[in-house]
Amino acid sequence: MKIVTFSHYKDVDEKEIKDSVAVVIDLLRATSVMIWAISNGAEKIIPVESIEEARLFKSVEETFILGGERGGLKIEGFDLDNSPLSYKKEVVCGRKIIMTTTNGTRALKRAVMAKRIFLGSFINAQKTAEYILKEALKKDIQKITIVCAGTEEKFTLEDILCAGYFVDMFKNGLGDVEIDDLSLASFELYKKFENDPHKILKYSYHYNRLKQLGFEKDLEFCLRKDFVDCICEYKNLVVE
Ligand code: 3SL
Ligand code: MG
Repeated sequence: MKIVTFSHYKDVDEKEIKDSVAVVIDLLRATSVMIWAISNGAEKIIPVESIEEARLFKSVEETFILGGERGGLKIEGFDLDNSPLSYKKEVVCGRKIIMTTTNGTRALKRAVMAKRIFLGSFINAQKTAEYILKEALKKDIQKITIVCAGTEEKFTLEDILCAGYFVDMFKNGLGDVEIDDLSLASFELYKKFENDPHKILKYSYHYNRLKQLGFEKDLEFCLRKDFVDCICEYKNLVVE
């Protein structure tokens, strides 16, 4: 088995991803938000790239919830922002959500060539990693790719840290595994800060940007590990 990590969504190599099971990570905050929404009973999430596309969905079906962000903040006329804390059970249960975010929704779309695509975050990492390993081994798939969404089309530290947690679990579950250099770097970084990711992330760009925007509680939320059991798959352009 081979593990390959992409540093941000534009770095995804179609030839490399196409025969793999992929896990897409936008820890802060898109995949954490989607996972939490599904775990709170949202029926499905349709990620779209543009605000116009999202509005078009709503004009056809007004029961859709529009969620997402630009510049980290709620989009004008949308129902919800991109804070996981907004996606409460009483708001999202049984509802269909259209989401557009700067990097996360694009990263999912960029991964469409993979055989299967799962959403990753600290909040459900263990269950997701176990499921990916089981499915890959069952179908004799020899590659797992980790797609970090990145920030502003660049490498972002929080996604790499979370990727390192996945690499750790894949290594433990597989024993014999070949990992590329970014997977190795993310693993080593994760092991150094696994007990307190804030210790390193407090010096990082996007973490600080969200802090300045007043989203400290989101940072706490997204950095807590494994309190969510659900596994989210992106299939036929829908997250369920
Ligand atoms: O880039 C994204 O997709 C967002 O998750 C960014 S933010 O954390 O909502 O600012
Ligand atoms: Mg992000």
